[in-house]
Amino acid sequence: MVPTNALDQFTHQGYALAKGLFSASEVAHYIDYFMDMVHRGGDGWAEGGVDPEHSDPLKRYPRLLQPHRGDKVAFDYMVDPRVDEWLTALLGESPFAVQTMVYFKPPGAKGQALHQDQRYLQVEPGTCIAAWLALDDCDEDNGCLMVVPGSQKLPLLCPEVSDSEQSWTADQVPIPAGLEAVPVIMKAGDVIFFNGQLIHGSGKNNSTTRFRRIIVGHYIVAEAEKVAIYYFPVFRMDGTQVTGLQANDQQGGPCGILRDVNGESIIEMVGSIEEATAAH
Ligand SMILES: O=C(O)CCC(=O)C(=O)O
Repeated sequence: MVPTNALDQFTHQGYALAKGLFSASEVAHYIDYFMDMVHRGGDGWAEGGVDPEHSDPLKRYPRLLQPHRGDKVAFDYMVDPRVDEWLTALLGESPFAVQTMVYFKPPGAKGQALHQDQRYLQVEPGTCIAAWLALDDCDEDNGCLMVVPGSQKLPLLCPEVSDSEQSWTADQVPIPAGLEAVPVIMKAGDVIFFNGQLIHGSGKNNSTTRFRRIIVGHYIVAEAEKVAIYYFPVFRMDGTQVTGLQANDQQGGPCGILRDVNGESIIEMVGSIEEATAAH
């Protein structure tokens, strides 16, 4: 049963936390399973391949991208009935599943600068939602998720340049005046569900000993007619494949530039990220 205060938090702040949704033994199994996978080379899912001798921790432990397309453990996480129960309560209808990723984020690894997932998924109409399961306890020391509560009500904002010391991604979405990024402190087994418009990211893992491992599923609302081509095939939460959706080939699309007017952020929409870059 999804508590009412979680529904309220999702509506007003753009995310909801399901504490202890997965057990300690399930978490331990995921850790063993995906660590073994990356240690044997990633089974074809590791972004850029695994380089065990590399000085960059993210080259030794790269993200696994879309493992559910061939791996049953990842697929079963994506369509887990507990995840579906929460998604259905938060959205009003069971969504379609389109993505899995596993992040290892070992000690010393950079984080991922603030962004909005809908920028990449390009869902139409509607948006996407994530189910992000902590496999380690997460806090600011090991690079927990950071969210900007309330930002799910914003349009897609035009990204700027990120801090390359902190982030392995080059783009960073700015935070409008009056909003702020807050850390989401989680225990292993907790799941955070967050809206695809929500500005979120994570900082560097400054710990010397602690990984920050997670598995995340991404979903699109069931009324969606289009999603970016990378996210096909699309699945129902009963595991069957959805046909009939169109590929959204809109690359980039419109985005908002923040203009400071007397200490308030006014959003000026432009047609594309290129237009925003030219306007700066
Ligand atoms: O866990 C992170 O560092 C970022 C994850 C993320 O951005 C996502 O799952 O959409």
